[in-house]
Amino acid sequence: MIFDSLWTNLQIESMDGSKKIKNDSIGVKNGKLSWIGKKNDLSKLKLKSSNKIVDGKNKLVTPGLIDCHTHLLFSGNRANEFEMRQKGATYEEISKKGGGIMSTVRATRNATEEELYKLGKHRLEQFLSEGVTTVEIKSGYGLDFESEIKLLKVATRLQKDLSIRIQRTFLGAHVCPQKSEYKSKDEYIDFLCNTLLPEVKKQKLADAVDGFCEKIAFNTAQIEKLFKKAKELGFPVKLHAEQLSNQNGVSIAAKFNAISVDHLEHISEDSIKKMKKSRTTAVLLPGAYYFLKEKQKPPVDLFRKHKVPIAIATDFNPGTSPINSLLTICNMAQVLFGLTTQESLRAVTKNAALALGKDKEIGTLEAGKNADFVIWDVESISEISYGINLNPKKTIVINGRVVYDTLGI
Ligand code: DI6
Ligand code: FE
Repeated sequence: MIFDSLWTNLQIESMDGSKKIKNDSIGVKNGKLSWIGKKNDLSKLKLKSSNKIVDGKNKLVTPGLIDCHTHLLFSGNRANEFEMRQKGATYEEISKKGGGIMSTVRATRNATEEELYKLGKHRLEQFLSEGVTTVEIKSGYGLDFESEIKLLKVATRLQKDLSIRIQRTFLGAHVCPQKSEYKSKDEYIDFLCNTLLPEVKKQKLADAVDGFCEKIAFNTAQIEKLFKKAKELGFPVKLHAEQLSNQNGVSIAAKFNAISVDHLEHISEDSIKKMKKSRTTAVLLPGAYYFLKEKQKPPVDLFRKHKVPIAIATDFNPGTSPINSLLTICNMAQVLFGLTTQESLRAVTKNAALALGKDKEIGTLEAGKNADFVIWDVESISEISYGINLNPKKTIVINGRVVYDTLGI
């Protein structure tokens, strides 16, 4: 066999649980990581060299980073609400007065597909520059037929046009639009189940379905109805749960074998046990915790105790986490939630892939997976997340191709 490219002289952090070995090599074929091991072993395996050999100069390599929870497609900003909160208003108060998510919905409905595409492309380029090779994008700032379809179409176009990988999540159940549009939350959920979600399926516009279970959004009965329909249509489900209060959303999510539940500041130990049984990944979002000045931290020790995998993500959105930097989020997860460096790197690679249901394809450096990796200009992994906005130089490979290079390898 001849590789398309052979990357040698690397320190590999494969994130698959094995120890880092010095002077290691990666063989790439057809966009896949087809071999990983010691360069000396190549002759034993009767592997010929390759079309292209790259000297990694003993640099550190990790899997491409994964941001498994973003609300990347929106128009406008909420700087005015930030000012209001600085003067003492709470997030819920602003939301009840028609601000919050609904104010971004108004701006996003008014934006054209082209405007949203340009905004999305620019934001994705910023993510890529930090070594992020996969980004999840949720809809949820449209909240009517036309606008939700518009957002998912933009996400689909970005998925086709850019080299960064994109997972699309339908979040029609973000909040209920104004009373003038739907008489009740139940009526809106019926519209999602009977009209919008079947259309999303028909046009193949989403990879998963999400909801927001919270006093200001939907209750467990409404989420259950949505998940039942989503599962019928063949979508994996995930849920924003126990962010501002404990609504027991995790129980419903576990019942439907959700791939992830996200936020979880107010989760109980009982619910964590249910997550273990349903193999659901915990996605922690320290950006929202920080930006809303929350007091209650997610129970990291209990996730560890029950061996529930922990992922972290930016939750990038204009209201509660206007932070388009996954490396900053890694730093916050360590400083605010007490994750170790290894845990935080695993949370944006292996475990983030689990949270997307993509662990067979991405998240670790193993033969058979996609050749998505980052060669970093650092001596150890702690250098990747210890600072804020240091953004080390790097070479980024997606599908076996160099797509970004400030290292000049
Ligand atoms: N939880 C969040 O933190 C974001 N959405 C959600 O369900 C907030 C989105 C926003 O305020 O615009
Ligand atoms: Fe979110």
